[in-house]
Amino acid sequence: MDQSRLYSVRMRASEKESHENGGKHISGGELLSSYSDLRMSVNTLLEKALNHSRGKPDFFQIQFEIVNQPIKLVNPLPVQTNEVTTVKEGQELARYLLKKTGVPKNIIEKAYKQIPEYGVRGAILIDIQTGERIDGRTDKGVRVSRMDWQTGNFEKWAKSKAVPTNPRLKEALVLATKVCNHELTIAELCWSDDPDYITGYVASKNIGYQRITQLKHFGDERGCRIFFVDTLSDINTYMSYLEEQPILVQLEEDHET
Ligand code: PML
Ligand code: MG
Ligand code: MG
Ligand code: MG
Repeated sequence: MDQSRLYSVRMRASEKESHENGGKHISGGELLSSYSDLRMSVNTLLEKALNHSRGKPDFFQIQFEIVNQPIKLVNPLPVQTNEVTTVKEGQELARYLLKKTGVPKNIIEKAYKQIPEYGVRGAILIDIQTGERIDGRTDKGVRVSRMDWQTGNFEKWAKSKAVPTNPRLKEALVLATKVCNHELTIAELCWSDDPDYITGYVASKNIGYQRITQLKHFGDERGCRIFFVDTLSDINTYMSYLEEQPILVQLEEDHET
């Protein structure tokens, strides 16, 4: 892939109305593509939206634009899978891991109390000093964008780590790697809004990407994505890193190629 000329491709799909008109979020996706791969890239995201466990979309939007900033290459976070037998055990482990990353206990509890109120399709930013939500994006949240991991390199990595080449794992790991690469990110807590997917994770620079096999019950369409962030002097710079800085995840030994 010609990394000097990449396009950011972004898709979103919803049921009944568009998101801004109150429609139900079905699917979203983003990737980086060369010009010659654009047809295939658009098709990949179209397929993702058309075959979704959250429902059939009535509204679908896709766009691409050239990325003009230099692309940053980043190593994937190390991955570990924690098998749990109940959601309760999974959520206890998530809290324990968040504490290990440096999020204070009272802030974790405060965040958990607020989770049912959110119903946001993007991510929520929580200040680890106050426990307050600081993104100011109401029901939209923050959408992390302009990131990808080339399939061949991802598959090589997955094989070497005996990790399944699951596209969902790839997307989530790319996002978590980008988010945790910023020094102000303390941790991320995530589980899917898809009713058929119950594995989630806690991620940070120091603990890596810790998958937890049950963070909700099957059938539940409530997802969660929280970034715990150290108090910010300039939240706008942090949010533009999340939304605009182009990142390619790549194994270190391949950074020169
Ligand atoms: C999502 O579906 O949006 C998030 C999935 C998070 C877990 C992915 C995994 O590691 O299996
Ligand atoms: Mg999604
Ligand atoms: Mg790709
Ligand atoms: Mg989803």
